[in-house]
Parts: sequence; structure tokens; C-alpha cells
Amino acid sequence: GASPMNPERGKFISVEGGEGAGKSTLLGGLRKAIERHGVAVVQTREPGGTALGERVRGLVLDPALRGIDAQAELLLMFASRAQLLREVIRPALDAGHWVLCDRFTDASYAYQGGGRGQPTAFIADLERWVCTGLQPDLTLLLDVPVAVGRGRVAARGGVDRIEVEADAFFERVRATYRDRAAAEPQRFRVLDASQPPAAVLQAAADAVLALGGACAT
Ligand code: Z5A
Repeated sequence: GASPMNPERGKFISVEGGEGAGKSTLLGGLRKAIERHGVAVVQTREPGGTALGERVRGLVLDPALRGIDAQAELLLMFASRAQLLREVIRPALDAGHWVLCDRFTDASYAYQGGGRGQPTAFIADLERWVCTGLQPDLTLLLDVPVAVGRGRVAARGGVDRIEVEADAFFERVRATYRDRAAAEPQRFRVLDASQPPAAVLQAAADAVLALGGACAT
């Protein structure tokens, strides 16, 4: 097992999905399910998770900044990611903690690639430079029809700079996520996020605990 002198590297889990897929709803319960098995969990999010990242988040979600260029948006996502990797994710994994991240690089492929049309090859270049081969051990894709997800967000109220996009944008985001999951079935687990929250949590917890390393108590 992990010891302070020679801890086993922790597992890295990202949670992805379109608007209103239920990531925030899932994350608290998922964190508790992992902790119940004796594992220390660091929960974080993108963009965000550091002082710099949270300021970047404020910028990219600000409805007043309507003219943000698509390249600038992509670079801001990777700026937040570089800081989060350095400050939070790598140290936590090195210490043997598990990292639960609300979105990661797949979101850049889905939103800036699929949604905004930034070339996949450029995103892959940034990923190689910033992430240097570090990928989640498991990515949970909360898949839900666009109309269902958007309906949930509309019921909640308050729309950010990205949520104002047309349905076609979010259809491209969803398709990109699903294509990536199909291309990397060993990393992704696609969950039907139109199910009730308890069913989504159960499926997510099963997938996470199957990663092993958590001692049953
Ligand atoms: N972004 C990007 O473009 N590129 C990148 O590289 C990265 C991010 C990393 C912020 O992310 C934005 O950043 C995001 C992508 C972009 N775009 N936008 N806008 P975010 O993840 O913080 O923002 P979000 O996707 O808008 O989150 P959200 O709308 O809050 O969705 P959620 O966390 O998945 O959903 P939720 O808050 O858990 O649930 C939404 C509502 O549905 C709420 O009222 C729940 O009570 C309800 N809900 C949740 N689950 C269920 C189920 N299972 N059944 C019924 N109702 C449910």
C-alpha cells in the first residue's frame, strides 16, 4: 500500500459532459463513495481549481466578454490547465491521493474543437506540451440529449457566455465527446445521464471502484 516514503501514485478521474449533464450533482456523491473505501480524494475543476484558474473561469464565463477569440479561449483553457497540473493535480497524484476533476482536456476537444472549430491537431499539440502524457485513468462521460441538458440548465436560470450558444454548437460538443469515448474505450465510461441522479451515481461509483487501489473497509 501507499506509505509516506513511497506512496503509490493516485488515480486520476475526470468527469465530462454537456450543459446540465449533472456533473456537479454527481461529484459530491462520487467523492464520498471513494472516500468510504479509505482513499483520500482531491476534488477540483476546470477551468479553475487554482487562484489563477478561478480568475480565468471568471473571464471565459463572463457574458460581458462577448468577443473572446476562439484561439484566445483555447489558450485560456490550457493556461488554467497548466497551473492546475503544476499546483494541484501532479502533487496530489504523487502523494497517492486520487484526483476527481470536473472536466479536463477532453472538454477542450469538445468545446473549442467540436464547438468552435479549432483544429484538433493544434489542440493535440497543446495537450502534448502542457500535459506531457498525463491523461486521466478514467473519464466518466455523462451523456444526455442536448434538449434534456439544456432544459435542466434553463430551469436553474442564469446563463453564462458559453451557454448562450445555439443547439447546433452543443450537438457538436456532444458528438465530439462520444467520438472520443468510442476511440478510447479503455479510458472512457459512457453513462446515461438522463437517468435519475442515484442511478448515475451508482454506475459512476462502480466504474471508479473497478480501478482498484481502494481498500474495501
Ligand atoms: N470549458 C471549455 O469550453 N473548454 C475546456 O477545456 C473546459 C471547459 C475545461 C464551465 O464548465 C464551462 O467551461 C463549460 C465548458 C467550458 N461550458 N459552459 N457553459 P462547467 O462544467 O462548470 O459548466 P457547465 O457544463 O455549464 O456546468 P453545469 O451546467 O452546471 O452542468 P452540470 O454540473 O453537469 O450539471 P448540474 O449542475 O449537476 O445539474 C444541472 C441541473 O440539473 C441541476 O438543477 C440539477 O439538480 C439537475 N440534475 C442533475 N442531474 C440530474 C439528473 N440525473 N436528473 C434530473 N436532473 C438532474
